[in-house]
Amino acid sequence: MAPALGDMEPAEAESVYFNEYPPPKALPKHEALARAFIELHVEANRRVVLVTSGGTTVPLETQTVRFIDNFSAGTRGATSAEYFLQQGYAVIFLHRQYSLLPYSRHYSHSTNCFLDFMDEAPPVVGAANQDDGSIVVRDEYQDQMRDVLRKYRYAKKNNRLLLLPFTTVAEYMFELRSMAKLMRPLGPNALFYLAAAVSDFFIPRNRMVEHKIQSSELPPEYEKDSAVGGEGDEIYTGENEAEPGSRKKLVINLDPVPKFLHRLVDGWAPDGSMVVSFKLETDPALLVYKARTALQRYSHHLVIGNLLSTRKWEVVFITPDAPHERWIRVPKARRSKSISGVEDQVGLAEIKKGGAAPTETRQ
Ligand code: 9Z3
Repeated sequence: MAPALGDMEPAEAESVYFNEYPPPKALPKHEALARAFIELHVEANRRVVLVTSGGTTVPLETQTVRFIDNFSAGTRGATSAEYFLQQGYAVIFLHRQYSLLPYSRHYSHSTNCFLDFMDEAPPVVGAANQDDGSIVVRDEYQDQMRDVLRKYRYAKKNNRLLLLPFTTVAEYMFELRSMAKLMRPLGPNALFYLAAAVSDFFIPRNRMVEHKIQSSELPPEYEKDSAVGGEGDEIYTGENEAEPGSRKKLVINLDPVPKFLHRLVDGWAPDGSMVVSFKLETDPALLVYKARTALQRYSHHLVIGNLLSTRKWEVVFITPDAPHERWIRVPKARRSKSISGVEDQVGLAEIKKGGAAPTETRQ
């Protein structure tokens, strides 16, 4: 049996993994856009950050009807991108398609739908056509919306923000590798800020079925083409022993996704660049341990740990140098107002400087 990717040396796992998948269709276009974007900012000696954001999917079928998803709305990535832009960075925003985007994130949820910010314009006194049907931003939102609009326009006009979408974990890997290599001319002006929620498990392509997995019996002539295999195969459907005669159960056997952070740090990323990764856990007892282990394993610069339930108001910075562990918390009084998270509350610049209030170091 062929060795699992997880058991191989990182460079070998890379070549096996990337040979197995066809590159995403959009990759050549994304590379051309990124190349031009990076050249522009290299010339200006500007810092460029690759922000990854949103969750990756793991398809169960080649013609995908079902997939496994990773939790992430894209709030962390989209919010952080805005703060990087504010700090003068150019941002390559590698995001899950349809997840939150910088600036538009302020108006894209059902709780803050952009329509609630709009109104019909009041009639113009004395005008021939008093009601011309135009719409306006409601008075109480003018200041906030103007502020967001100006920042958005500035980023667009000055070519500071490049939006590149992905959906599957394989697409994400291809895009990450290409972007990192394209960023080489930036040297120490390159920063990687990996907030995307990346699947830990996947179905290798050679074990994936082509067609939609069936849950009920098919006529014999179809069984061969749509077969999902029998017991012992990687994915199989079988009788539900608990309820004989009921619909089939689905059993899926997933492989670990190769940890490409190694390759990013040691191979793809430019020398002298900075790599920041995120660690998401749900068990508070594990978070610091897992974040520390990641930092030791990949020898990069910073792991930002967060718990699913508290991610909007506290994160922990795990660094190779003292203080090694540092918590940044939004004070309780400001939490209820928080729509997006730590970044909006204390500002990414403060996080970057490492000297922001409000912070607490866990004893
Ligand atoms: C994060 O931990 C992000 O902060 C969140 C942001 C996904 C929690 P939202 O988008 O949530 O604001 O709703 N990202 C985790 C990234 C991840 O999967 N990291 C890998 C790992 O933990 C390593 S790169 O193994």
